[in-house]
Amino acid sequence: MAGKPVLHYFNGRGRMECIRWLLAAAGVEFEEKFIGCPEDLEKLIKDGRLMFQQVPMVEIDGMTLVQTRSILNYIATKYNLYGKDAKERALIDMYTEGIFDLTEMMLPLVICPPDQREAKILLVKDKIKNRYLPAYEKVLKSHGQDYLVGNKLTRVDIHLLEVLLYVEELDSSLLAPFPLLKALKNRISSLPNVKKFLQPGSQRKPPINAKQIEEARKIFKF
Ligand code: GTS
Repeated sequence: MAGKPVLHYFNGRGRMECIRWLLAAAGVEFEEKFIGCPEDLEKLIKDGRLMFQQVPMVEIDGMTLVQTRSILNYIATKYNLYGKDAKERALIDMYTEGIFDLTEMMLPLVICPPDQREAKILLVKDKIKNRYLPAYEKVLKSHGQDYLVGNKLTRVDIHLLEVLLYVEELDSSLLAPFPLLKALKNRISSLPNVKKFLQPGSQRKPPINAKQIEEARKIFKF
């Protein structure tokens, strides 16, 4: 029997968090090897284990996978979280890309200089309220089903829940005008595997703090 997947990344959310979420939602236990200093990353590179000298890297089913989207695609396919046909998959991909755009837009807020932070937050909140959340609310309203695609849990419901929690961390009132999204959030949160991942003590990571940003800067030289 294949062992648990092993995740290589720093001990923070970053690009690995959506992979942690997807594995947890699929009920897959995983191990983590944290990169804590530049030497840890250099060793992985020297050993030829990082195709593009970058992480996230996941050891799974005898493969050494890099590139976040490829890793997610593999997990979603393996655990039947990727729709039933090409059309469902196209929708799942399209909705997923919107979620990644939204997540990427929120990420720089944590490293934004304090004097620019307020203005940036206003811009991001405007996009959340007027572009992204209405789009997903509209999808749910259009078919009246419990999940975004195919009336069955797929990876995109998990990605959406994750980003909705980040939106709430930014401003808990942002979800108020979107009743279908709130209902989806509650529904997905109460699925047993997800509920477990939401409990304290799970491998879910807290918001990144200033110390971790400094550590990540040293390791990844950004
Ligand atoms: N396209 C890649 C992916 O999606 O996995 C990008 C990976 C990436 O840029 N990783 C950064 C890295 O390893 C770390 S982080 O941005 O995710 O924190 N950087 C080192 C380098 O030399 O590029």
